This record gives sequence, structure tokens and C-alpha cells, in this order.
Amino acid sequence: MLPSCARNINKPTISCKKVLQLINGTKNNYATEVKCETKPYKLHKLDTPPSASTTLSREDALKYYREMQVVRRMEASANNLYKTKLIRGFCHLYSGQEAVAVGIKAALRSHDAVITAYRDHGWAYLMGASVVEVLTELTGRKSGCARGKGGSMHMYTDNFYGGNGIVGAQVPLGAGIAFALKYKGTDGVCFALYGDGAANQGQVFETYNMAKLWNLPCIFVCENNGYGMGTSAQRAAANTAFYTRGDYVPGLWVDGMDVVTVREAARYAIDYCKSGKGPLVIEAATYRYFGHSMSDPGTSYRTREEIQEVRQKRDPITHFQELTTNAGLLSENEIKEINADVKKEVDEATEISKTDSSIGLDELATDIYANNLEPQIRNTTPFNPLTHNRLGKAVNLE
Ligand SMILES: Cc1ncc(C[n+]2csc(CCOP(=O)(O)OP(=O)(O)O)c2C)c(N)n1
Ligand SMILES: [Mg+2]
Repeated sequence: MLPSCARNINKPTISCKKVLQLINGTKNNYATEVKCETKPYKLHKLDTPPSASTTLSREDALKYYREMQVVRRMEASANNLYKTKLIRGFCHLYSGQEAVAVGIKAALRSHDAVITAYRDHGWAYLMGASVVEVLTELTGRKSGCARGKGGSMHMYTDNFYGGNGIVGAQVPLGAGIAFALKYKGTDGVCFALYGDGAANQGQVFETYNMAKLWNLPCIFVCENNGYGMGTSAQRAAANTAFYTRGDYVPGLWVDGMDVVTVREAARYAIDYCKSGKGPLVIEAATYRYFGHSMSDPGTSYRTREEIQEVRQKRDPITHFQELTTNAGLLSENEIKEINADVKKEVDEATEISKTDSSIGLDELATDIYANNLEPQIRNTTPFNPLTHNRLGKAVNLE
């Protein structure tokens, strides 16, 4: 039997004519790999665009779909936990922007690094934290990836440098990480993600300058979700073509709602940077469904119709689901199974995030540094000095 795409040949981005190989399953016939077209790019000071087509394996399709679903469901759970006051403080959700993180992650090599702003739950998960570690970090519990001491904006894993609450601050930090990668003689690159609002900050331009002067392997990713808090990009930026804002730093515009296109752009950027050509700016056009943070209903500066329209026409998960099922890579049943499985995983993690205990005061001053050079923490009271203690990440004391 032919893949179901044979019945949907008008779908624009994956053409069933381009199915490379099929395997016969006992229940369903799947394509093991399809060739798909990427969405058009826009270039700034670059001669050649990323490839106009790429192959997508069934294995990768399953992975990307699942990852995007986990991020979406995890954020939905965070939304609920916040409303029941189990998450306190700031909380910024990533729903709508999943294809940017999943697409970049798909291109990363194990020695590449990532740093982002405060919309970081999905990134922490993709970079190695489990759903339990993310949700318990949000509720401030001991199983959290930072033992519950960091919370929403301060999650870290290997090669993932957070989670940064100061708008734009992660951009120079990202250039610093790129510097370190180069200095150590690796061919690793650092992806530094920031928003359309942050893109207008002075420190971003200072960083572009240093990064270009030193040809640092830094990929600056401007996630243009249309708004910085309640201000639209059009109102805040004199030039909204964020991929051109690096001036002498070449740039690439990419459809950030298409996971495969983002992956190709990220692969292209890694190849570019690791060959010593220096930094690159990527603008990923995307959208956020929730308000800026939990305190913002998100509907006073944009209409409900606008949000609905993006959900209906550009949603990254629905879009990918259609592509993969039409191409015969995934079946409708499999999609349902993944959805149910992800729901179960997130529901279970949510329960743990409600019942897990918090760390004790004995951990107050632990793990300030990975390598403590001084025995005591400076500037604490001399009568009761706190000592540096290294427990290591996510150490269970019980
Ligand atoms: C230096 C600094 N200024 C202001 C703020 C308050 N603030 C938090 S998020 C934000 C908007 C940033 O928008 P954008 O960069 O587009 O990121 P998005 O929230 O859309 O992901 C502002 C002004 C801050 N955290 N840090
Ligand atoms: Mg924004």
C-alpha cells in the first residue's frame, strides 16, 4: 500500500513523489525517509541559502513530534500549576514557539552550547532535564534540575546556560561561551537566543561587534514572536528585519513555525560558524500563545482573533503533524499514541511536582560554584560565616 501522501499530492511542503524508501510494517506501511522542501529563507550578506530541501527520517519525525508535544503539554501544566499557586513568582511560557527550540536542538552536536532568556522550560527539557526535573523546579521542590532553588527562569543542564531573567543579558554571555569554545580549540558553537524586544538593546550591538571582531562561533537567534511584553515589534523597532540588524554580521530569516526549516537553518549556521567565518544572526519568525508572563492575559494589545488565526494556520505542531501523516511517515494512530503517552508522562510529573518535598536550609549555600576556590562565602556575617559546599547538581540528600 502506498503511503497516505499518495492521496494528498497537493500538500505543498512534502511531496510524496519524493519518498525515498518504504518499509512494510505488519499493520501499516510507513515511509522510512522523505525528502521535504524547506520554507523560503531571506538572506543578509550571505551568498548561498541553506538547502531548499532536506530528508526527514521517520525516526526523526517521531522524535520532533514528541518533543514539541512534551514542551506544549509541560507548559500547559505549568499554566495550571501557576493558577493554583503551586508555582510562584515569574513564569513565562513557550507555547507556540516549540519548533524553534526543537529545530535547533535537532542540529546541535553534543559539544555545542545554548543560552536563552526566561522562556526556558522547553529548552531545559530538550537539553537533558526530565519533565519531572522541570516541573519540580517550577514548584521549588528538591527533584528540580536546580534543586528548586532556581525556579522558572534559572534552569541549567550540561551545555545549557539557562534561563536568564535580565532581558538581553544572555547575548553577551553567549558570546563569552562561544569565545570559550573557540579558545579551548573545539569547533563547538553557541546559540544565544533573545527576543524581538531584546534586539533593540545596546548590549546586543556591542556583542555583535566583539563577536565579529574576534570571529566568534556564536549564532544569535532572535525569536521574533511579535511582542516584547505588551508592545508589538512594529512599535518598538525602527527596523523589524531583525536578521539584518547585525549589519556586518550576516543574517538569515527563517520560518520559526516549521521545525524542519529551522533544523536546516541551524545546521547551515553551525557549518558556517565552525568553519571560522564568525558569527551569524538568525531571525526565527514565531508567535507566543500565552501572555508575556502569567500576570498578562495577553489580549489587551492584540486580538483574540489574531491568536486564533495563528493557532489555526501556523501552529508548529499541527503543521508538522499534517506534513508527516500526509507524507506517510507517521500514522494518525501513532500520533494519538504519542499524544496519550506524553499526556501520561506530563500528568505523572505534575503529580510529583505537587507532592515532592523542598530542600532544607542546609542546602542554602551549596553549589554556588562548581569549583569552590575559597572555603567561605564572602560578605556573610563574620560571626556565622557560611561555608562553600559542593553537592553537585540534583543530589538527593535523603
Ligand atoms: C534589562 C531588563 N529590562 C526590562 C525587563 C522587563 N522585561 C522582561 S521581558 C521584557 C520584554 C522582552 O521581550 P522580548 O525580548 O521580545 O522577549 P519575549 O518575552 O517576547 O520572549 C521586558 C521589557 C527585564 N527583565 N530586564
Ligand atoms: Mg518577543
